[in-house]
Amino acid sequence: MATEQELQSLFNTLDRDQDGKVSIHELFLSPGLSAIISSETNTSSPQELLVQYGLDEDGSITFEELKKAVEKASNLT
Ligand SMILES: [Ca+2]
Repeated sequence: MATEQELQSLFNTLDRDQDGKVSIHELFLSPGLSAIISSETNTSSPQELLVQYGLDEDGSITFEELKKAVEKASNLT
């Protein structure tokens, strides 16, 4: 379970080039944080997360998309 604030901080850490989106590449660069994201969104891998929730054609996920994914998994406190 995570708060929106914790999620935002996690997202900012993952977004290394700070373009407001977390790409599959950035997820792979931080496997520990990716594991937390997977757990909070009930997905088994960054790929699955992006297929299910990363609707951008460039294969990235925005904070809003991530938040929706965590809400859908009922892990947002
Ligand atoms: Ca980025």
